[in-house]
Amino acid sequence: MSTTTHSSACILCSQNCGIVIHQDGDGNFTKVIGDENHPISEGYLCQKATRLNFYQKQERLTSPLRKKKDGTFEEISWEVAIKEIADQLVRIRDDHGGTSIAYAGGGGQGNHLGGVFGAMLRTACDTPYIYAALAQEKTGNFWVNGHLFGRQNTNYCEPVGEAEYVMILGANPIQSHGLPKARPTINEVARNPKKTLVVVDPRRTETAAKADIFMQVKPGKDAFLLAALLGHIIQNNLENKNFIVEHTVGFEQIKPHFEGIPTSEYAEICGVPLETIEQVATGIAKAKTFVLRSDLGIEQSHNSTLNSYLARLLFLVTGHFGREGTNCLHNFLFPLIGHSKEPEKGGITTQVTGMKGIGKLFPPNILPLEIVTDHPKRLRALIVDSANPVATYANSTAQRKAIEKLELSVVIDVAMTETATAAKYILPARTQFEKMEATFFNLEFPKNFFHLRHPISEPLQNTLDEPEIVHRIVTAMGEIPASFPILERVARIDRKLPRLRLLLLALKITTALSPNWKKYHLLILKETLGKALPYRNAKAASFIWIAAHLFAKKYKKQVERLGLKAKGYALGEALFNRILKSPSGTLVSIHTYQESWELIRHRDKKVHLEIPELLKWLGELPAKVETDAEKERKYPFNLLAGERRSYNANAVFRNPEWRKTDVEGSLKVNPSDAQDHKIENGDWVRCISSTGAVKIKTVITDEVPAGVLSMPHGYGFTYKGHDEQTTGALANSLTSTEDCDPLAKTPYHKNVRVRLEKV
Ligand SMILES: Nc1nc2c(c(=O)[nH]1)N[C@H]1C(S)=C(S)[C@@H](COP(=O)(O)OP(=O)(O)OC[C@H]3O[C@@H](n4cnc5c(=O)[nH]c(N)nc54)[C@H](O)[C@@H]3O)O[C@H]1N2
Ligand SMILES: Nc1nc2c(c(=O)[nH]1)N[C@H]1C(S)=C(S)[C@@H](COP(=O)(O)OP(=O)(O)OC[C@H]3O[C@@H](n4cnc5c(=O)[nH]c(N)nc54)[C@H](O)[C@@H]3O)O[C@H]1N2
Ligand code: SF4
Ligand SMILES: [Mo]
Repeated sequence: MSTTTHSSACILCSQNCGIVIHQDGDGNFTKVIGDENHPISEGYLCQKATRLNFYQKQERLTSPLRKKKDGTFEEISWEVAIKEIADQLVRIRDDHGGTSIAYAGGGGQGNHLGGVFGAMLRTACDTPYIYAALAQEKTGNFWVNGHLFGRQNTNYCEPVGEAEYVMILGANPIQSHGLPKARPTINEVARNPKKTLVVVDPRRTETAAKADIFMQVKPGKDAFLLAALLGHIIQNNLENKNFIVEHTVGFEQIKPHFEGIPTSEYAEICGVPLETIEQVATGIAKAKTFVLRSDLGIEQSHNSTLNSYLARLLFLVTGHFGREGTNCLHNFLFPLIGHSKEPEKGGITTQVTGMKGIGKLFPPNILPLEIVTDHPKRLRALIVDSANPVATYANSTAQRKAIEKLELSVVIDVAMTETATAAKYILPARTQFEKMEATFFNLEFPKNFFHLRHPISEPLQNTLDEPEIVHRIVTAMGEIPASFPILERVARIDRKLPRLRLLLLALKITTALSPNWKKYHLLILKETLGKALPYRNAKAASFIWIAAHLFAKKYKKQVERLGLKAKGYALGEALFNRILKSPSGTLVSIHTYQESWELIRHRDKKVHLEIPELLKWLGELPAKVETDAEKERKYPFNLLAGERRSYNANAVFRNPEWRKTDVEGSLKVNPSDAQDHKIENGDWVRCISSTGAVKIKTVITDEVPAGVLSMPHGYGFTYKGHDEQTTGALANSLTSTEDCDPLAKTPYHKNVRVRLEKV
């Protein structure tokens, strides 16, 4: 059979490593290798990417489906599905206001183009509400970044390989990656005698095993550890005074809060010896370069937002920021998130719980509360795209009940998921290899990149891509016409003679004549410029045209450094063409380190260190140690519910046969706990929390300390021919919507209280 090869990217984590896929005549991915031409991954990939055929060739949705009274689904045509959904959206919007409609998802680790077009659907529904996975991990970070750097959509890179001193805090890059070429990068830092690798984790992870210094913190006690590190630095005048004067404001306001930190008491509480804390604090302060990489271990854990703040202060007060070998802000081709104003300044809040948006996102943990209530302003309709809330949001049972209670629920997915079965309508999407796709996870500095992936597989019959689905619904809602014949012709000429800027002019005239169309510019472009692009199934790439132009205008110098000769408007065109014609991805900007300060969004271009709410929280920390003794008696274990392992990848793979090892997704139990509970290695147990219970296989290992258990997420999805023995357990059967950060509402997935029973 003939084999073809195609450049694309892995869709399993935010690294989106470039890959080359060998495909046979039936569309099977027979081989997947690293793409050496990818500007960042340069040929690297991990074991998961080689199994992508299990995504492309899974049991697919093949028709729009509508739920019948008896709870089963019937196939309906696209025309009927679109019309019924559009009619109900219009009715709900007009009767109850757009705020009674919400959108969830918008893209996972590989597909953000559809999410961009989701904005058009929200415009038609007149709703500001997006619930997203990022709001169950990163919104605390975004909120802190907003205060420190001026906007919630500022973000910094973590160049682990370039620093002399590295701290990995609540992350396990050997398994989860989160940085380019994670394994060789971590290995180099670990082996290099001139570099120091510090790992902070309650579990002796694959990364911790390589560390020079392993700080085995007690689960959920990072705030004490970070406060003690900062306390030691400030109490011993180890802060970088020159940096503080030159680049920050507010140090004098934060200083007293750390002068009083009782470091030895906090060392006791967090379980890390005081000498180690002092050694690391001094090490960071004295290092020439220091980089911090942090992730879910501090975000989905107690004091989540405070942790984000203290972690940033650690590199800021020591002056490790905005230089080579340190954390630096970076730009985005198109920002992944937005910036939300605080409610006091007119920022939008939710109708029932009054939760504010952060980065324009709303947290999954409040979703059921916004639906399951008699409140007249409750959510009545939800459109889910590229997400599986019932499986991946906290408390699966509560999420399912909430979705079932909605007047209208629509799921757009490639497969029949836990959320789809709860919905009223299901719409079958094309996979990420059957359409133009991209992510906005371009998070690098000083050289940043972008990868627009071209479709490489024939789309499955009767499926549509998300931008097209959005377009049809918005059209059926009566907001815009289905096509724009004159503009279409202009777009074709424009592609031949872009210098004349005809399309731009024609768009301006059109929207001046029909002002209501202006807010649907992405859809208009898709139906005009999108059709003029010389590729199949590529209309959504028209969005990149706008992104490239805006980017080239904003980062003129940095784009010119790519060697593009064009100037002004032509520079945007040149960048667009370069992106379109780089199937392996391309660099899009080159900064100097000095220019990273321009990315700060405060007018004075300084870091604003003081965040009064969080300093108050810091002062209240000691009171937070008092735990619920009654609950701990009933549920004696702290479960880390969501470990990244060799064979989990969020909710992307449903067919459990993709796993080569750890098929059941075992629960890690410390030998002493196993002995106390008379558990033998490989026994199945019932793991019970206050919300639910799962049956799970055990593995006895001293990787976890006594009293701590660890299970993976990304298991327990239903798939034909499989049961819990082969799919593993669903972590969110155990988690709760209430156990979450008071400020950002990010869940405490790493602090789930459970007990074990033998089965
Ligand atoms: N207990 C616990 N829960 C967790 C976590 C944890 O550690 N512990 N981790 C959390 C984190 S960090 C994250 S990011 C989330 C991830 O949770 P989600 O965002 O829900 O998961 P994804 O894997 O991104 O995929 C969601 C859906 O996208 C579908 N899909 C794949 N390709 C396409 C496509 O091209 N189009 C469409 N329309 N759909 C497609 C898949 O079939 C899947 O149903 O999970 C969170 N949940
Ligand atoms: N293999 C694989 N890789 C993935 C994914 C996947 O599903 N599978 N998902 C991707 C996604 S969406 C994300 S967000 C990232 C997440 O990537 P990571 O955050 O690196 O992954 P986790 O394993 O969830 O958690 C990181 C570490 O936090 C530790 N931890 C638990 N509790 C605490 C605590 O209280 N304090 C500290 N300091 N550490 C604690 C855990 O033991 C774990 O080693 O991974 C990405 N990469
Ligand atoms: S899972 Fe992540 S690190 Fe592994 S190949 Fe895919 S994108 Fe790269
Ligand atoms: Mo994530």
